[in-house]
Amino acid sequence: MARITFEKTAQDGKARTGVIRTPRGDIRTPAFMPVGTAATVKAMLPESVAATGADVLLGNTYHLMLRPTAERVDRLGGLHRFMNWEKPILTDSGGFQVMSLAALRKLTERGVTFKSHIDGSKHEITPERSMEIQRLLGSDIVMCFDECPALPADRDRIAESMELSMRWAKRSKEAFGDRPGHALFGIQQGGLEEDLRQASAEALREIGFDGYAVGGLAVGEGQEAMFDCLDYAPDQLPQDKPRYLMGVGKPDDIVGAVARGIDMMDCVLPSRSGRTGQVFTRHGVLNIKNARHMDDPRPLDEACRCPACRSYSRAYLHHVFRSQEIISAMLLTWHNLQYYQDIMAGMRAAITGGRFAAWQAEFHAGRAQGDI
Ligand code: PRF
Ligand code: ZN
Repeated sequence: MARITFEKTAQDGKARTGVIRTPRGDIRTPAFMPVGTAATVKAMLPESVAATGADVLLGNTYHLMLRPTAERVDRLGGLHRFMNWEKPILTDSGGFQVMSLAALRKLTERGVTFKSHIDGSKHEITPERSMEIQRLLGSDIVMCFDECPALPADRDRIAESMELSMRWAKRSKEAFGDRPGHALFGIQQGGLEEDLRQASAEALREIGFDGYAVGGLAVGEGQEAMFDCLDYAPDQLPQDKPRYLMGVGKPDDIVGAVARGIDMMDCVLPSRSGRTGQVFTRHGVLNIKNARHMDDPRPLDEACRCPACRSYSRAYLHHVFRSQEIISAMLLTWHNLQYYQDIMAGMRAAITGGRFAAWQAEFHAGRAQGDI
């Protein structure tokens, strides 16, 4: 089977555009991956997710190992068939979710043991088990098993954690083996310390991966500190492989990350916000539950082609949100995912055309500070 490759087609400043080729289809970069944690992008049919322009979804080792279990997904033909998504899937490796969701976590050199947030049952994830779960799921892009300390943390703690993640990266690579058609990405750690990030990058390059993630950011440090780190971290990683910023972010985080050399991102924000009434538009953020939308016949965003904007008023969307109707989550999620994919498409075209700086200026100029 063909190997997964990355071809960079244009670069403008540090921003890059290109394509990751996989047996399940191409991923146009910069790419935003909607989050499909429990084998569904909540409130969306897979064909609707594809219609927004998403080329790849993110799935989660942690959630799927607990329910319905990786072995059951495997028996049912793998995650793609199980959830009816034929395009590529990237899976996260589990450690980050254990630390944020599970109870009674215990971290050792071997891995992490924890109690399920669903039923309290006891489980263990090691690098080897994480690779096995991601193989059983049929993931196209597999992530190394790592540990991500919450910030702020002191330098010793960050250094120790990074070194453990690098030993786990080596074990992940050995356990992954050689699987043509599937990719394994390393994850850089090291907090906000440039030299630790550099050491982490060197350790990962030495092992050798198909792509490289910047982990350990968007964990409480704020946008300015994250951007300071992104001013150097992507440059420490190979030029010729995809770079993935994990768990980011708001629209302006995404644009700033691409400007600094990031190729892929994922975040629950557009889909989760669709269920809490927060709406992202070209003009800024609005909350549909606000009473000022009650009589407003206008669409959320007159420039958007999604079903929510094409066929429904703010007044209707306000009404179904207030009434807790299921269609509210469906329409708002679709709109938010459409907006995120439109940003990505806009950036890809601007980078190709050598006008990324102008695109960025226009993106920021369009965003109002007050009510929209
Ligand atoms: N590691 C992994 N998954 C992640 C992160 C990480 O550091 C982050 C950090 N923002 C989000 N998801 N494996
Ligand atoms: Zn819309």
